[in-house]
Amino acid sequence: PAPILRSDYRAPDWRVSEIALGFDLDPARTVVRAKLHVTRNGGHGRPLRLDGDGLQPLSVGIDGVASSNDRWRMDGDALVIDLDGDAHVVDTEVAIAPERNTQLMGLYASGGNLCTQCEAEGFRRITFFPDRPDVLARYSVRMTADKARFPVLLANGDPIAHGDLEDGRHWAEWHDPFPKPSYLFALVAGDLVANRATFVTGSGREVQLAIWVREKDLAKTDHALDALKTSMAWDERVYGREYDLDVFNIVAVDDFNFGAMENKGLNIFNSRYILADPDTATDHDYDAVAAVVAHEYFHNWSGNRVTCRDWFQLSLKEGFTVFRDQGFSADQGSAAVKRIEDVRSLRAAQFPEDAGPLAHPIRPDSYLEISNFYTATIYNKGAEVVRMLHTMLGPQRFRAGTDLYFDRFDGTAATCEDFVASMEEANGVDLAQFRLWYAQAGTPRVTATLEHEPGGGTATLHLAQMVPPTPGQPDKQPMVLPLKLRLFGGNTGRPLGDEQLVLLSDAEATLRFEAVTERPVLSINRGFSAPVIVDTNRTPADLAFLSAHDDDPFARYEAMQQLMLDTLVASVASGRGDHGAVVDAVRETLRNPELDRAFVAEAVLLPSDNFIGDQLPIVDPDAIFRAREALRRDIGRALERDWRQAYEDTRGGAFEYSPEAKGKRRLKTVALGYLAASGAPDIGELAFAQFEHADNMTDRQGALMTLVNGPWDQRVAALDIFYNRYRDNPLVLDKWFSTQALSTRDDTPERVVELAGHRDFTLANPNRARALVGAFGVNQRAFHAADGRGYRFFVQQLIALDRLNPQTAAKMMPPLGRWRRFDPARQQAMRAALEQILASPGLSKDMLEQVSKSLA
Ligand code: DPP
Ligand code: ZN
Repeated sequence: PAPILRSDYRAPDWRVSEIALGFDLDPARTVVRAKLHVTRNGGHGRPLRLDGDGLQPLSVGIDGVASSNDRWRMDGDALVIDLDGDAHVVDTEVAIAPERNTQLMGLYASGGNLCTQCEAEGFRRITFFPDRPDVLARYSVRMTADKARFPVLLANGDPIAHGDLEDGRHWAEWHDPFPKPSYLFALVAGDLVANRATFVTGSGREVQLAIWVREKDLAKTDHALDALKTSMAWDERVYGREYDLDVFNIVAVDDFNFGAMENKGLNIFNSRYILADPDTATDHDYDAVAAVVAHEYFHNWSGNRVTCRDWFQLSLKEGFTVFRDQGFSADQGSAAVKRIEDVRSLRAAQFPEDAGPLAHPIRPDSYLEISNFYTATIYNKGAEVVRMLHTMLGPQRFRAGTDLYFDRFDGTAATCEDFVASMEEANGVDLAQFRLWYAQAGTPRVTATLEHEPGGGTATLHLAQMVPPTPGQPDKQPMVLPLKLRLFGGNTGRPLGDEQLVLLSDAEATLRFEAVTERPVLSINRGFSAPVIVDTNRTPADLAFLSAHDDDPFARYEAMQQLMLDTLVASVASGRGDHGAVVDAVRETLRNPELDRAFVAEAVLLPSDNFIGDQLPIVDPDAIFRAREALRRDIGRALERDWRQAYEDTRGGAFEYSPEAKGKRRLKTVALGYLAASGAPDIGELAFAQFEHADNMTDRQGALMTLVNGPWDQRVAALDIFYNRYRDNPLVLDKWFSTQALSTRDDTPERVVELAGHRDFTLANPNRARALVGAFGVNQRAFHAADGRGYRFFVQQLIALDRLNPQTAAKMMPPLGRWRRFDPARQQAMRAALEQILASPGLSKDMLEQVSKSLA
């Protein structure tokens, strides 16, 4: 297949002003009738071309007349119709089988209900249509279905009418007054109940909110409903954006490729981002529910009211909306801890992507399969790029830019360029060079060298940047890097001057600081103001000093991480480590009563195996694991009394979902982990007691994780108890699978093979597939087991999953594509695994693109 190029964009040949859809819903055979009002766009003579995917027309009508196939033809999967004049009404009829749709794109069955997922190109699996985001139409939907089986019928927009039919069927009509692209179409038919509330917008519109789930899940929807109300108020306050329909429906389904989908007025969610109660959801789950509810709600403006011209602009809505949801979450609790979590996930997912064979700019230039571009780069780096604009402009000017953008492009399909130009025009600034962030892939590397003459008065900071080559982009230009920095006196701990925002836009720059009388220590990229890697000439003592004294909490965390990382990298190389500086710094942080517990928990965590590997020229998973475990053991032993104290301090009190209580629980699990690492003999018992007596999933899963990573007999009992207690709850069972797939035990590769044969394992459910296979792929040591069994297992699962659900399979394969980073034996085994995938019959376009790029 030929790649789609951004440079080939052309406005649509035909527009669709209105579409009326009729669905006779049935899981085995659903008949879909579509009536399209089409108009020629421009003076061309080209036919109307309607995308389809696996559809055969049962009938085609033109201007009300049934048409034999002298007026239309199939060109591959597309329906092509020759039309003379400039405006016509086209009718089509197709039949589809939702219950046989394993790709979960288009109309499919989940848990006995019917639902849709259309982004990016699923609508063409439902009906013939110009399935591209710049064709905006008004939708009317009429559904009929068996009333007993599908008592609830929902679609986009507002409900218009409903009624009963003979033979036990009923019907409902919905109308969406806002023109929208086909990827935002949705319907749901099911046996569902709602948790309802009312929200009154700033201008007085009363909106009926409802979260629809199966009856057994109703009690787990309050948190999501609260988050929805909070999000609606937040978007009014922070961005001046109000909701625009009379109803806002959310439906949770168990089988879903994405986290959730922002369909106009009818969001459809993966149930893991809706359902939460203390017994089944961790604090992390609670936070994720609120963040995803907010994200999808915010799309109503950044995505739906203003959509994307083409899929190369995906980050226009995703990067911006992630930035918006990050701001929302930061406002709900500790902004510093939220920033640390966001940077940690950027480094875990996006940095490796940007450094590997699948690297692409946030606005890509080409793709084979757009589903492969719902990436950490488009989402998370895209959010960082918007954040840099916010940092450089400040909140008020940034808001002026978003106001202009929303006003000017409301109701249209826009581009990344439109967004940047709005920021420029609203603020009279020049962002010409900044645009390189949209065009160049790769994580920039900054070198910062601070010099100071002992006793002298001037400090000199040399900054240099390098943007590494990436596939198809061998030569890069310097970018605009907003670096927040500040100097501290190394003796007194005093700040030497204020924080500055330095825009590094050349390859190199030198800054001078006068009247510096004591040895300065550099705090740089504070708040992670630019998504870059910074190399500095700071000593371990400097880093330890900053970890205790920097006034920017993110910079404190960062200094500690760098100290840990330097220590670990040195000990991987030498096989033995000097752990004293890290132990001292951890002690100081742990004992500081001023710090919030959630921050402490984040700050004392060691960098992951994967992140340590990213720093090394050749990844040696076993050496990395040994070095990290040795440091964990030393921190655990040296500070055993402190960990026990911290653990005791976090005990007690019934479950509460507040930032303080969450911080305590987080530190409790971290402390338990270090105590386990210390080798203290009573930890199996301690963890098991926590596991048994926990009144919430955070404590229970934290204890289970400790047991599952260790040698204790209680491990087996805990896994059994957990399984039996939650065997009917798929989301919790996912945790049972993933905790074992992520285990640091030596027998993990055998165990995951066993688990793949477990009666509760299925590749048909994306959450379950990700819980076992996806989690295993990021367990560096187990996945890269020297005998290659991890790769064999992974490949077998990916090939099987690709046959069912290419989109989800392709998204899990990147760990294999990192073969160049390993020793020759692993390289060979990983390449062989990739070639085996490539050779498997009936490979999807999704997988073909990922694997062939990874081998190139
Ligand atoms: N549903 C996905 C998201 O919200 C894609 N739009 O990010
Ligand atoms: Zn999104």
